[in-house]
Amino acid sequence: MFKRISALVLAGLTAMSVASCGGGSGGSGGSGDGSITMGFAQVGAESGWRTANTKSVQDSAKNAGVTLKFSDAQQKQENQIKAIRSYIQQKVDVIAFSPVVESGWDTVLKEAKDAKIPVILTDRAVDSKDTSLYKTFLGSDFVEEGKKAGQWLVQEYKDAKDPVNIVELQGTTGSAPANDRKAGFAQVIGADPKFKVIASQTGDFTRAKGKEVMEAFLKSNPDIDVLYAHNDDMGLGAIEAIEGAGKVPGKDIKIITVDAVKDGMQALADGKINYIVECSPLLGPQLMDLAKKVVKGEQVPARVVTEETTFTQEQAKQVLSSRQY
Ligand code: GYE
Repeated sequence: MFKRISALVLAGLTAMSVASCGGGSGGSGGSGDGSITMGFAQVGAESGWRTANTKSVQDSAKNAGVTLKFSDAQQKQENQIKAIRSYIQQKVDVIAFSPVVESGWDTVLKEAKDAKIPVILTDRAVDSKDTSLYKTFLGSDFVEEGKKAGQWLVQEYKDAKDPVNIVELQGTTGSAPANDRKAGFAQVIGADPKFKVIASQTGDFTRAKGKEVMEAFLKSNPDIDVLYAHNDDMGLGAIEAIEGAGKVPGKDIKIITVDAVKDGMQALADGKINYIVECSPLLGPQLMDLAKKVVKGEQVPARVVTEETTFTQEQAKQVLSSRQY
């Protein structure tokens, strides 16, 4: 691991000297010592996943010798647009951001392009038709994650004859992970009409909202078999609501979540969650690597997909102590 990081730093140093001779970037940096300056517009601090992602980006910037300007948009698109505009004004070498929602980015991305500042999408995608507005998209395949959640459910209930009543806690409305995790899941369970999504609402990826919405679900639906939550935090909030209603999470109501952060994995090992689809927040090292390349004007793949797995309760017990986030 250390060797790999050193290699990246070395590769970066070479990249920097080229960049400082005017290679590829319209920005002038700002650090004055030839290193790369990155403006990073983060979504917010809504979940354990996000906290781990922020740490990964900050630590990797330091390791890679990248000067990082960091902003937290508090889950608001307007704040992210403001942050991106300010990075353009500051003439950073590269902008990276994780778009809160998928739509509405063309204008500000065009401004970055006109200023010749390359943009990297990290974690979440935009739905812009013009893919020349950004250099690459680094992150998970959220449709695949939704499918994995659905596949576990289909297997778990393969012998069931009765209808299976499912409630769904969606992520932030309009965000790529909410749209795609819903779509992938629906595609898989849709093949068998016994699977019925009886309620589906956003919990904004937070624990508090997950609890609140699950309380409402429990009040209006006496017969819930399964909860599918688009992230661990909402699932953990929902567990509090389920216990508050006198039911046993993981038994009376089976729970599937996405992310596999430590708190989620603990609940899985404790039997309160039944299955977790992993989504890795550790995107920092790859992001810095890609940033150096695009600043140099090198070709990068249009899409870099994160590798991920899934966890059962038994698997969670085995890996819990070695989880990094
Ligand atoms: O699953 C959730 C976070 O965009 C993949 O955002 C990310 C999601 C993650 O708030 O916990």
